[in-house]
Amino acid sequence: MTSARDQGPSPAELLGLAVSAAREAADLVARGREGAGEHVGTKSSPVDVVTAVDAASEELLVGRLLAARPDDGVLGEEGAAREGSSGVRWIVDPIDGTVNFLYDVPAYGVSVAAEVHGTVRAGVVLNVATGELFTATDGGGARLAAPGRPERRLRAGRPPSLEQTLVATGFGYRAEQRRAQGRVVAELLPRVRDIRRFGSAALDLCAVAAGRVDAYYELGLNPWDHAAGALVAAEAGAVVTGLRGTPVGQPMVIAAAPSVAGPFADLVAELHP
Ligand code: LIP
Repeated sequence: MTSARDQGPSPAELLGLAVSAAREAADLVARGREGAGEHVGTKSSPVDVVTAVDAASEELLVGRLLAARPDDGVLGEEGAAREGSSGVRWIVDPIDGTVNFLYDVPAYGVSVAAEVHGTVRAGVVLNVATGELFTATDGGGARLAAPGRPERRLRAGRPPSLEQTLVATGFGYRAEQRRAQGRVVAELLPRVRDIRRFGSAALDLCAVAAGRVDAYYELGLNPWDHAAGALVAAEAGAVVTGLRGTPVGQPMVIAAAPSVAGPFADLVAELHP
């Protein structure tokens, strides 16, 4: 008989630690917002920016998570990479929507996912600018706690058709990639209700979960961009897949309300031959 202790941490325990660490990191990010432009570097292109606050946020997240669970692994956008021995790996984006953070566009978040033996079991996305806290556990549903409002269970939308589907998407940082992605949007736009580009994959996926958009797709994301948000969307009833049934994020992420998930995934596949 395996005892509860032997089974490892519950999704709820992992979520509690993720929320606590994310809240502390969000406070640090919020304090750094005014001086965000003072220490800015670039990564894959001149518009792929990273600030000192990104690095500080990741350092805080990793420190808090490993102080509580020293045998866990970690993967972070700003370089955190550690093999663990517990079977738990934390996948963190210290600021998802860094350009929004730099411009003070209120759509940038701290994203923390807990992966257990390769499956994400708990996830949190905290919008630093609005204080909206999106959480989910595997099989436990998805919730939104917003300042001054009662916590609510999240359910994806029910658009009646592809033509009435509001779609979010995002673009990479390299010019050639953006040219190709722009051509895809040009073909997609006449066939759906409209397009939204919020600038944070994690918050895009949470928008699907909250029914604020009906579908989302993006090519070329990294695991830290989508690990937590994909669980939130799936636990809100959205269909979350890759292209033509390939694993999520390899290299496409698609999340859609069930009422249009099939036609939407087919349309995305048609536009990415
Ligand atoms: C961002 C993603 C967004 C994508 C941007 C960028 P970052 O992540 O969340 O969806 O379109 O190009 O990759 O760089 O702000 O952490």
